[in-house]
Amino acid sequence: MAVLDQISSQEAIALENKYGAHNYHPLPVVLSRGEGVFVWDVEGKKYYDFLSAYSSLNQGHCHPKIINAMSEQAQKLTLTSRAFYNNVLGKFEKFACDFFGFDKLLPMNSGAEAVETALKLCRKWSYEIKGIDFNKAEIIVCNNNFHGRTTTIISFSNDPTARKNFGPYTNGFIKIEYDNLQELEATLQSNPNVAGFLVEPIQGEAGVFVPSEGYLSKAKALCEKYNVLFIADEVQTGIARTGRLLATCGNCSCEDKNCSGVPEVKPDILILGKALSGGVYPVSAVLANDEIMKVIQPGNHGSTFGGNPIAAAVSIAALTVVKDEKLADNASVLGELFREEMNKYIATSTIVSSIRGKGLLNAILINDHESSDTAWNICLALSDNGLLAKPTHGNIIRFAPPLVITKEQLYDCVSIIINTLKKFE
Ligand code: IF1
Repeated sequence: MAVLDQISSQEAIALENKYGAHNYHPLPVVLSRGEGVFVWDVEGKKYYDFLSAYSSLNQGHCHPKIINAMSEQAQKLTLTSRAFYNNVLGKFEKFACDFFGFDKLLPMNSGAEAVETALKLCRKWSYEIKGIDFNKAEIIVCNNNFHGRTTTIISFSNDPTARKNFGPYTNGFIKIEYDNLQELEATLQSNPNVAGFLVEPIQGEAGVFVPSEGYLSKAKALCEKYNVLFIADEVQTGIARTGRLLATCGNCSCEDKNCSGVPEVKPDILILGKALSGGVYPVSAVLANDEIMKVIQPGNHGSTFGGNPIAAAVSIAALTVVKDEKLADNASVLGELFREEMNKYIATSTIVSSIRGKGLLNAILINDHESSDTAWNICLALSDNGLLAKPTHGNIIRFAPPLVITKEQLYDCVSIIINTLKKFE
């Protein structure tokens, strides 16, 4: 069999089982094509994609403008390393800094690499600017966080599956309860060596936990009071997913629908990934103002592919699509509609206890406390009915379609979801 010959779902699954590490448990669906909100499996069955590769495909699958940007650049110059300049990176850095309202950007590839970059930047700032004793910096994180899977990041995870048997762990992190300002303040008061506070504006993997109104702005104010960096991990919540350009935009009152989304709760360090490239190419970035980013000097940090010309060209196109197609507005309006329609059903459902989320990042809670397989079985049934979604922890199912979804398509998906759930009542 030639490597790129057409294969059946069964053959594809068998190949991955035999030759691939078993670090995932995918739904038994083998995809071969994507366009907008739709994907097709190798047998030609069509599905709505309600996961968007965990909010990487906000602009939809294979958006022509992003694909064109990639293919054009790929025929000119793909990679220079940072040993030399290239003619695209500076344009991307300026474009993104203007887009999000920061002085500087450090380009990386994966979200976890950007999180690691932010941690290193925060620590270095704390020694060289804040004046914390060398090697004593502490960074506050939240229980049930998800920031990636490197050894340092899982060192401050409390998810045993992500953490067990990967020690020894990295020190220098203090865990507090999410959405708990009292505990944050008490921790800041009692720990003079705190350098930063790393937080997800919405805890995605934990089950789409939206914090109380005002949590982010009050947390930022506490960080200012104690001269601690507020580090927002917007890898999953950023790029219009929650109905604003950034989830840290809060509920700004600006009437300008073309608002650049400069966040009302402006992080000291902003971490982006996933949809920064529209799901077309691994691109992540850390943004900060000069007084923080200046602590990074040549040789302190980097990556072979970080800031490569394809990544830069793709990300300019991906961000332009977000603005031109007003994806934040669409996510805001259709997210409200989705929760409204689902709540009408939930009011009389015996299987779903609630829905929570913001914009088009939502999750339903399945109230079967006996078996944690129910959410999985519901997702299998959803795939039979032409919609792809996957449970997060336990009995929570995340729903995150591409932000290009139309009202008609959303109504279609609501009926697929509700008709499927009714079979489990
Ligand atoms: C997997 C979860 C989501 C993230 C936030 C950093 C990263 C992620 C807030 C790291 C990545 C991905 C990782 C992927 C599945 C997915 C995920 F289920 F793992 F937790 F979305 F919720 N910060 N999330 O959500 O970015 O290095 O992956 O580019 O590892 O299974 P990455």
